[in-house]
Amino acid sequence: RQTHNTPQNPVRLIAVSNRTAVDPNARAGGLAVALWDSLKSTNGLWVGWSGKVKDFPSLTPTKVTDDGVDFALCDMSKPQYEGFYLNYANSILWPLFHNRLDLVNFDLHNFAPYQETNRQFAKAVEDNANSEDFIWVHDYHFFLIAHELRKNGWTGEIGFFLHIPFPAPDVFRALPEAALMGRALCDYDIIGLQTSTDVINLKRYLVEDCGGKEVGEEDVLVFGRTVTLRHCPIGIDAKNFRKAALGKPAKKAAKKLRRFLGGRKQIIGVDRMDYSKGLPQRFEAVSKLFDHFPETRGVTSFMQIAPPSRSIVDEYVQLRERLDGLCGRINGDYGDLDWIPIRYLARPYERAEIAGLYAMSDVCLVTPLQDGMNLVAKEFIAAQDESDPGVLILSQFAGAAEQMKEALIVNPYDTEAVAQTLHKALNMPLEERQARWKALHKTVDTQDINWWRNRFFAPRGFTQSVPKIAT
Ligand code: ADQ
Repeated sequence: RQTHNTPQNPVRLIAVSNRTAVDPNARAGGLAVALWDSLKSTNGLWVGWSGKVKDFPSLTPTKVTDDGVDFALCDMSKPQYEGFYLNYANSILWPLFHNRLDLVNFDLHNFAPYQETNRQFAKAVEDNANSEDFIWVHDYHFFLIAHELRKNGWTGEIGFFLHIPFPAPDVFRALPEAALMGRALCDYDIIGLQTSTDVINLKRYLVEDCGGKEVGEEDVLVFGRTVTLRHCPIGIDAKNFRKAALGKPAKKAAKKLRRFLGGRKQIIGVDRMDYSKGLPQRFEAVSKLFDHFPETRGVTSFMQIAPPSRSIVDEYVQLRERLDGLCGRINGDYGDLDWIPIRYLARPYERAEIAGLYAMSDVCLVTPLQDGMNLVAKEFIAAQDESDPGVLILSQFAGAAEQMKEALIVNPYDTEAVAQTLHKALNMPLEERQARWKALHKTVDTQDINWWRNRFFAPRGFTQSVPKIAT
């Protein structure tokens, strides 16, 4: 390794991810939100998809600089977009890694475009990186980048962060290319995972199927290389998020909503419209709240913000239809002349506006069926005021549950229990709300986005030791 890699003279980061934040519309995803601050502070380069699908895509990426961050943006061909993005990444890897083997569309199985796209992006990295740069590859779209780079003789350090869960080995083995993917992962030097369970799952796979040997706490000796598997729960820029919650756009959005709410209590949900987020179950739980606790009718509103994503994949079209139907049914059953039980907004909002909406909400429902981390849980806590904080209800299947134990933890499939927990949250005394919030806020504030980055890099790059996870 080069020696000029010190905190005073940090290596340049080269991030690789499918979506970049060059298009502000792509800033709703957790990955984009998380990467932006890290790249900006190191004058980094972000290699990603241009968002363009062309008949004859250019072989050289487009270069753009925005707000101190350089971008190298690759176009895709139509077969590549379908085969790589829609089919392999989003109809096979995404459901499989979220434990939804029932939703994996094996008919769309088409590995060649996935390989080809990984090769193309690896080339874009190779053409724009210096050997001492730290290459930081993100997420399930790009398991093969390091493997492609190593094939071409790249010896520099390459890290990988998986934003989604790593499934148990028996589920991972259901992927037709599990062996190849497992082998390719071993070409990374460090692999960051959201939870300790994800680390255990990957470690087990490397030991059981790849002949790996555990060395010390984090390392696995496998295929003649040492791969570090690190538990790195992603955080948010908590202090700035709180500032945003106090800013003008936040207050304006909150005022607008307050006019509609007219003193009612507000439950909020904010998610990409994805089947992993447990939205139909959440709507059912809210329906049960109004059913079992009639006193909540007319005085409590639930607002779900859910911008559609991946809306050409079948499962997402079906989800949209299901939510439209559920919302209509619940509002039809319980609504009154002066009260709408569910406000369902299928569009994105500015981050600052969302911060304001969190800040004025009494309860936040974060109930994914499976989630790598879930940043909404952390944003809600960061946006609250200590004097009168709201209550977080959090799924036991969100990675965030491992860190945020003081939330009201629920099983999102058990809609009855979620309804009971909602009732408890709406009636929680101030003292208990404050105590829970205080503990949660400490975690969110200290284990923030910079802490996450430092933990991922240590003892390489920016820090010399691995920042501890507070317990
Ligand atoms: P996601 O599943 O996209 O990302 P999640 O952690 O839920 O992400 O974060 C979503 C982000 O988008 C939040 O910052 C939220 O504020 C924002 N957002 C959601 N709805 C919005 C709307 N209507 N308008 C504007 N912004 C909106 C993946 C994994 C997660 C993991 C993240 C980060 O699936 O498990 O937490 O990456 O690693």
